[in-house]
Parts: sequence; C-alpha cells; structure tokens
Amino acid sequence: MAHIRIERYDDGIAELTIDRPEALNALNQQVLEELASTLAGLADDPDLRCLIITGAGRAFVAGADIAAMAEMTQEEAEAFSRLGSSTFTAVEQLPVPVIAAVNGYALGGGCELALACDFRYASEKARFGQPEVGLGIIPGFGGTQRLPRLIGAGPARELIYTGEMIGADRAKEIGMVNAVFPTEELLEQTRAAARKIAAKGPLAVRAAKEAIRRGLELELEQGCQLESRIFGRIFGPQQKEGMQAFLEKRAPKFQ
Ligand code: CO8
Repeated sequence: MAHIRIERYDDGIAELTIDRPEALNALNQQVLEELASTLAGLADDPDLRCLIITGAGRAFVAGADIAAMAEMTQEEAEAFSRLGSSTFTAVEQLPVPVIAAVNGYALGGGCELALACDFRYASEKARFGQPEVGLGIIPGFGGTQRLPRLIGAGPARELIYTGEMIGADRAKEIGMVNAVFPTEELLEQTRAAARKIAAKGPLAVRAAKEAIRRGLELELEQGCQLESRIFGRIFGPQQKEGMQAFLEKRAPKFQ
C-alpha cells in the first residue's frame, strides 16, 4: 500500500496511519480504496481487539483531495461521496472499537473520518472543521449526519454553515473529542486506552460496540430489547472466566 501503514502489536491492537504527508493526508480515490481494503482485512481478524487511526506528519487528514474533486461531474462526485461514505461506515461498523488519535488538521473528510471512529483523542495542535461550504460543496462523507448526532444540532449547524475551524480545547468543550494531550503524548495515551480495552473480555467489548452502535438507531425501548438479546448471547466461556476470576480474586485470562 502506498498511503496506508499498519502496525500490529501483540496484544491485539492495530495502528493505522494515513501516510500522504505531502498533501496533508488528503483523501483521493487511491487512499480511500487502500483504506477500504485495509479495513476489510481487519474486520475479518478474530484476534483484533482495538484499532487506532492517526495521520503521518502535521495533519490527521486535511480533507478529501480538492485537486481530485475540482473537475468532477455530478455523477463522479456522487460516486466519490459513496466511496468515502461506505469506507467510513466500515470504520463505524468494524467489530472492535476504533480510536482516532487526531494529531493535527482534521478538516472536511478528515473530520468526518474522526467522527466515524468510536471516540477521539486530540493533540493540542489538532484543528477541526467542516470547511466545505467555503468550497461551494457540503460535507459528503457523513458529516451532515454524524456531527449533529454526536454534538447536537445547534453546534453542528454552526460549524457546518460557518465552515469555521476550531482548536482542540473548543472541540473538547463541545464533545467532539474526549481528551486533549500534549502532542508528544498523544499516541502513547491513545495506546494506553487501547491496551485497557484490549485487556477486557474480547467478545464483551465487541458486543458492547454492537449494542451501542445499533441501539443509537433505535427507540429507547427497542434499544433495551436489543441489549437484552446481546446480553444473553455473550453468556459463554469468556463470561464464565471473567466471573470465575472475580470470585477467585485473580485476573481473568480471556481466550
Ligand atoms: N486536498 C488536496 N491537497 C491538499 C488538501 C486537500 N484537502 N489540503 C492540503 N493540501 C495540500 C496543499 O495543496 C499543499 O500542497 P502543495 O505543497 O503541493 O501546494 C500541501 O497540502 C500543504 O498544504 P498548505 O501549503 O495549504 O499548508 P498550510 O499549512 O498553509 O495550510 C491547511 C494548511 C489550512 C490545512 C490548508 O492546507 C487547507 O485549508 N487545506 C484544505 C482544507 C479543506 O478545505 N478541507 C476540506 C476539503 S473538502 C472535503 O473534505 C469534502 C469531503 C466530502 C467529499 C465528498 C465527495 C464529493
């Protein structure tokens, strides 16, 4: 792969770096296709417990590639939007938690990629925004849908209509990111969170992600019914080991 690097750690953590620093990791067709095929491989990996997504250099992702989009026809633009959207849906639907380690600019499609992750940590240098309307377009990789769902309609509308760029502290204030770290600590802090997740019951973490993700699309009562079904389903060897370990006052060994 030319623009996607994957590092695997022994504890089931994988770190995916978008690596096209000469264009601030802007997403063109090739980067999106490489991302999609990497995610398809990860989705089938039973040993995977947590994925981190970050960017190489001074950007997370500065957006969809403007040079590539400049001369697109309406049909090409719709197809490009669908490719980005389906790729980010694959991030959202990866069976394990995905943490965005936002190391710099997360603009347009880059902000939308971060939004498709389960949660976001940011470096002090991170900058977020949906600047599309300034280019005469709208967010096209899920931003008009995921941003209001995450931070509420008012703040999302403000960001999308003004195209304003905000810093990491403001992003934390409005709930876009969970924590802000000094730049040099971002990856280590993100890996520490990933290790905590990876140490828990693997099927339980996957089930929790499924219950939250699918439940967010449902009415509360249906969501609670979904939770009960998933709750029943995970009773088995890992649940027995987790509970037995508690009763025997030892650390669990999840297989
Ligand atoms: N696309 C293509 N190239 C880019 C992009 C981008 N989004 N962002 C940066 N680059 C390139 C620059 O052109 C430049 O290349 P070169 O060195 O060859 O001139 C290089 O990266 C470095 O960038 P700058 O020199 O501009 O760096 P600065 O530090 O001066 O500025 C900024 C950094 C503020 C991040 C600036 O680069 C910028 O404003 N970038 C564009 C941000 C943006 O508008 N992003 C949104 C794009 S639209 C989008 O994402 C829509 C998603 C949905 C698409 C739906 C499909 C139809």
